[in-house]
Order: sequence, then structure tokens, then C-alpha cells
Amino acid sequence: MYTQAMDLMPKGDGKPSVPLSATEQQLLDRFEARIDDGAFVEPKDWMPDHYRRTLVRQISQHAHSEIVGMLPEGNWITRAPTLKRKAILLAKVQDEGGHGLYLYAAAETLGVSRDELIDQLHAGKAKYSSIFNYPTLSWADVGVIGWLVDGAAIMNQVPLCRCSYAPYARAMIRICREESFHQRQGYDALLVMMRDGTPRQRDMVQDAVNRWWWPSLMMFGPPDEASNHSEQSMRWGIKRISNDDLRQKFVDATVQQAKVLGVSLPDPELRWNEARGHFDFGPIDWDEFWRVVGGDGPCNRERLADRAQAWDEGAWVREAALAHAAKSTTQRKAA
Ligand code: FAQ
Repeated sequence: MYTQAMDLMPKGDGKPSVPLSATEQQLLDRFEARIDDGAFVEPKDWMPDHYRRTLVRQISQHAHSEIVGMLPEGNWITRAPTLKRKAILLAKVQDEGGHGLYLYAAAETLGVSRDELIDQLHAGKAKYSSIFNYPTLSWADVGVIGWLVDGAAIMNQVPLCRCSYAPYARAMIRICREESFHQRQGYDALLVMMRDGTPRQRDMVQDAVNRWWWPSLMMFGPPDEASNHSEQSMRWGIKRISNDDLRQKFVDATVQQAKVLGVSLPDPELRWNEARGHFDFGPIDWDEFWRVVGGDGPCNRERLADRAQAWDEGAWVREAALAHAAKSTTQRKAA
């Protein structure tokens, strides 16, 4: 089963389905007042069950995205064109693995285990970002992932540094610093190819931009009117800026960067709108988005199979680490 679309929690508006007791209502009122005051929530603080489940959903999807996101670029480590680019790419892919670990650790503070979350991913029951179901066909794709995919990730993740759930916010501060290096290395790789490369290399960059542009815009999630979680998540300070507003900020920032790079963005409707003070852009193919999210993108099957294989082949590492920990404990007790 390759779907990412199975529901792991009931849909709803966040309101409890059974009436609250007076004590529960008091706790809820106090919680919401703290959120309204801009306070952060720590793991041992009281929180509504729906707040906890929303965070587990979002943080685990985010963690899965980081570790599945290692695969498309990891595919190019052995084929990087120079030692310098190989070292940079190795470090970047390793960083993404680290981001996954910080995020699984943040999710664990909410009472789920990492094994449970990984099982859901491998069983095809959990979502991860749609973007990682597209193939990396050339070296330029690695640069474009840095520029556009990490660029979109940063735009979405900087507001998460102010997420009301403190362990998630803390993880995001470090992640954003690293993502910013990732974005720059991608842009730099593309700039070198566009400025000093051959016409074929420049065509390769343009082709990669053409293929990644629209999927990058989809990373921000469905339009606000179709985003069933946004209203409650914004009210609880989990999300700070809406999907559409972040998408618009990304387009506005990226158009100028494309100009410096010397590539065109594949959208005939992209133009500055003086009245809005933003770039207008053409319609996004939401059918494609939901198809990919539903498990039928170009690489969904491959990605999940690769993840499951890596998990199985890594079993000996987990067993060795546990055996080492048990031995160290015995030795410590005996000393
Ligand atoms: N792909 O109501 P909303 C990265 C789902 S990390 C798949 O708007 P929400 C680093 C959504 O889950 C990239 N599914 O949901 C890197 C929900 O389904 P559910 C990941 C998507 O949560 C770079 C349904 O649609 N970043 O790139 C997507 O309020 C390079 C309705 O949507 C994060 O996860 C999608 N694109 O807003 C690594 C950031 N969009 O759960 C390697 C944290 C939506 O009801 C290389 N997450 N869905 O079954 C968020 O900010 C939010 O969760 C959103 C979605 C904005 C993604």
C-alpha cells in the first residue's frame, strides 16, 4: 500500500465532541488565554487532546519529509561532478537526517514513540511532503532542490520558530539555520552552471527549473479555502502564516532570484501586479497535488520501498547500539 492519504486522526473543528466538565473547561480557557498571550507550551503543561494530536500529525509529517527528502538528492552523491560538490551534498543529506531526528524527538515529547511513527510511514499510512515524490533526473536537479525546495521549506519554517509548542519551535530554530545553508549551496551550484557552464549545462538548469517550479509551489499545501487544519492551527499558534500567504511570499522572493540566475520560470501568467504589490501567478494543478499526496506520484512507490529497505538493512545497527548500551549499563553497575 503506497497511499499517504490514510487518516490517522479524526477530522473536526477542534471542538470536543462530548461536553467538557467544569474543570476541563477551566483548563481549556486557561490554555487558550496563555496562547493568546503568546506563551509557549511545554511537554508537561496541560494541553487539549486535539492540540496534541495536531502537533503529532504535523511534526511527524515534517519528520518523515526530512528523511524521505534525503532520497532524491542522495541519489546523486556518487555522481557529484567534483569533490567539493560531493562533500557539500553529503553534508546536506546528513543534515536532513539530523532534522528528522530532532523532529521525531520533538514528537516523542507528545507521547508517541519514534518506532510507532516510522511504522506508520513504512505502512503507507502517514503523509510526507508531496515534493519528494518527483525524480531527480540530472545534476541540475540537486541545485534546484537547494534553491527552490529548501527555499520553500525555509519560507514555511521560519514562522514555525514561533510555534506555540516550544520543543517544535526550538527544533525549528536550528533547522532553519541549516536550511539556509542548503538554499545557498543550491543557488551557488546553479549560478556556476549558468555563468560559467556550457549551453548544454544551462539548458539542463532550465529544464530542472521547469520541472520543479510547480511542485515547489504545491509544498505550501492546498489553498487556504481547502486547508481544513489551518483555521484551528492558526488559532492555536501552531501555524502563524497561511498556506497562500507563504506561497505568495515565496513567489515574490524567487522571481528576483531567477532573474539574477538567468533562468525563466515556467508560468506565462507570472507578472508584477502594482495594485496588489505582489506577483500574480497562474493556476496550480491541484489535481496533480492530490494525486501525489494520495500515493500516485511519479516516485511514491520507489521512495517508500527505499525507506523500508534502508530500515531493514539498518536493523543490525540498531541491535548493536542496544547491545552496546546494555553492556555499558552492566559494566557501570558492576564498577
Ligand atoms: N504534501 O489543512 P492543510 C523540507 C496535507 S521539509 C503532502 O493545509 P496543515 C526539507 C496535510 O498534511 C518539507 N501533504 O494541513 C527538505 C493535510 O493532510 P492530513 C515539509 C500535504 O498541516 C528540503 C491536508 O493536506 N515541511 O522540505 C502537503 O495545516 C530539501 C490538508 O492540508 C513541513 O512539513 C504537502 N505539500 O498545513 C528536506 C513543514 N500540504 O494531515 C530534503 C511543517 C498539505 O489531514 C531536501 N508543516 N498536505 O491527512 C506545515 O507547515 C504544514 O503541515 C503544511 C500543511 C503547510 C505542510
